[in-house]
Amino acid sequence: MSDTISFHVHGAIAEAVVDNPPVNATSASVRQGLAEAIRKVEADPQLSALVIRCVGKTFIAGADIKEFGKPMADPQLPALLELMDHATKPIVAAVHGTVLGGGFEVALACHYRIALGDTKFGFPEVKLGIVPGAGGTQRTPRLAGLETTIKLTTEGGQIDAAKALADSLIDRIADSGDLAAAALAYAQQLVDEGKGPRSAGALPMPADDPALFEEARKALSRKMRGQSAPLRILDAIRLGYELDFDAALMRELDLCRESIAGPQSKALRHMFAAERDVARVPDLPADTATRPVERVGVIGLGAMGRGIVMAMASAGMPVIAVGLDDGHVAAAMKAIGKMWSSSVAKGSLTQGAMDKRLALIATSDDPRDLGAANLVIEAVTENLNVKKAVFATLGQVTQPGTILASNTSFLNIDALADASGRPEDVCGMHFFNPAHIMRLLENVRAAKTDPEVVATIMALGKRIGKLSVLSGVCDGFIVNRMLSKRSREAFFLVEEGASPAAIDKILLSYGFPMGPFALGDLAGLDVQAAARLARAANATERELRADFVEQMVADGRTGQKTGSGWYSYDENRKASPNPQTDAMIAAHAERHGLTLRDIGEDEIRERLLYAMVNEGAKLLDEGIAPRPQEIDVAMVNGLGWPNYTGGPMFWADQIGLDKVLATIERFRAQQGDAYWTPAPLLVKHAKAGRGFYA
Ligand code: 3H9
Repeated sequence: MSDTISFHVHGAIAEAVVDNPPVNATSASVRQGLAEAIRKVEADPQLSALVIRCVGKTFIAGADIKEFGKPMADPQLPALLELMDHATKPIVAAVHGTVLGGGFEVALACHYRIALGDTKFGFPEVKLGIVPGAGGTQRTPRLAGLETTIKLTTEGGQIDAAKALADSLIDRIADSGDLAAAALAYAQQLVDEGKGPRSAGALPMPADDPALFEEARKALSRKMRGQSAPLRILDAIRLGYELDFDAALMRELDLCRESIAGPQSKALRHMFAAERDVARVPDLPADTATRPVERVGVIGLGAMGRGIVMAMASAGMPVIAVGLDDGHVAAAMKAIGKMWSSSVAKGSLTQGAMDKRLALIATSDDPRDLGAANLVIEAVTENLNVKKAVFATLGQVTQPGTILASNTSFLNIDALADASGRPEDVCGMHFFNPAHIMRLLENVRAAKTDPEVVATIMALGKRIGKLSVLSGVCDGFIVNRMLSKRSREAFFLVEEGASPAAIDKILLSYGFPMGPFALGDLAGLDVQAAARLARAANATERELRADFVEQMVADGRTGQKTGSGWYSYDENRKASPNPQTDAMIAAHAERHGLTLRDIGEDEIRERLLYAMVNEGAKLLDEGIAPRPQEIDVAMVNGLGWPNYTGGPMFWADQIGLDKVLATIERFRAQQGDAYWTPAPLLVKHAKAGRGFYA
């Protein structure tokens, strides 16, 4: 057998056991070993059935992503599954953990399936920009029908064993935790009952339902805008109505291969690896001790503080929520209760789960109560002096060793660390609004932060279901610092003649969920004006002159909440063009003697996006971002940079840094050194013909 498959015989039942850590992917040796096991059972008259199971935490979790893009050794997965289809003795899949992608396809090609009760099933290929390639789109509809198939394969979510059983995707759930024994007994029973092999491919396709496909196509074009895989997967399912089973399998494999070779899958696979890379901080040894965190304190219960309290309690973490005074605390708890109640009303949360979460939250208006927390997150108003005073108090009222984290989005954490008197315990934990929903957590290491503190907040992020990215201290950390360059260019472009709606449209068609102006209206122009004011001391004259946001705020137009900002909004917050905006821009140009010009789409897109790429390169130069991975993961998950481009740094690499640099030099000649001096790292890589990812 191969080095990842062991073969065992129990009377008339053979067992092929996969052991290919970490997730038992179908690497070449697994495919070879399973093929050999099938042939062995077929050839041995003493053997009547084969069980395939896995050791470790999961059944096969998919094809081996690391093999993609390289020549694949035989047998390929579809060829292995064809062997199963033609086997003359029953093959039983005994599954546990996460049965995903190619692993699910292996299980579906087996003739019978038994699962542990907590097993999860899914086709995550779509998240990698891939069409399932080993029968997923053909066997699933024949067993489970169209609705389950379309949902599973195009959305990439998971179902549990009970749903899989109800949909005939498995045959039974093991009634004990001993899956190996249950599977052998099941195989023996099948043999005793004279049950032979069966192939899902022999079943007919379910009745066609063109309206269901049409509905799915429309919904996916909206929900997964810009992504090619979801629609190709629908095409693949339809092959079942156009071709016979074997021909449909061959065409499905072609679609799978084409999708793997495409740029979106390359970018999405990069994101998959990058998300795992960022969990490992380069200069933090893997065995760095973490501090125990059993209770988290949150001080400051505005929108961010509340969201953080909700994020913690939703993850089962006891929280002490501290507000300014009684009224402030009561208002926060009322707002939290209202948000969870609306989830209960929508059916996405049970009343029982909501009660449990509420029971985890203790409230107080006295910071001394934070003495019982192992980690305190400060989320008071974004003002350095106010925050310094809070850190001085926290340094006094908490135990030595208690981690003190600031949720500031741009203030200097080193200054807060000094104010606390315990700088080694201080760090940043920058959540994104709404904190209980957004997956990104920018953890910030300050000059004196203890490595244990870094290890603890990275682990805590994972524990509460966040994607943690480590940043150093600078104005805005990774996401807001890069975003501030986009905002600068967006305002300059408006001053030069581009309309906010045209700019938004260009970023929307690039793949962002919304453009900078729609985002400003959503977040509140007053918030943006306050951030501009806080940074005014370092702003250039031209940046100060582009004061559209301040003009609108002075006019009482703060965005969606007032029904007017860059756009006008109706009572359902539906946007329409705002004549006041056009008038403001025209008057601004006249006041400052600006000449407006026609600006092409390419220039608009490149100025907005290359400004961020260049700033990303500076973050790398300065060591604020440890690697390009941190930037790509942060920008995709914090700003909505489309994941299927791979994030700014990966995307720039695909264009070629020499080309990016040449364009930046052109902008420098047009706009000036202050804005477009290329980052030294960008110049270095471009000259050497390299990318950010060497
Ligand atoms: C496919 O199957 C195509 C077929 O239809 C067509 C064939 C023709 N391959 O996530 P974790 C590594 S496409 C290789 O931190 P968790 C991962 O990189 C595939 N490696 O653990 C990491 O390594 P490292 C469809 C893989 O417990 C380590 O395992 N399948 C693969 O939080 C631990 O991963 C998928 O897309 C893989 N397929 O979650 C499944 N998967 O430590 C994707 C993981 O060196 N995987 N690794 O960074 C997952 O969703 C999660 O990894 C899983 C475990 C839920 C399995």
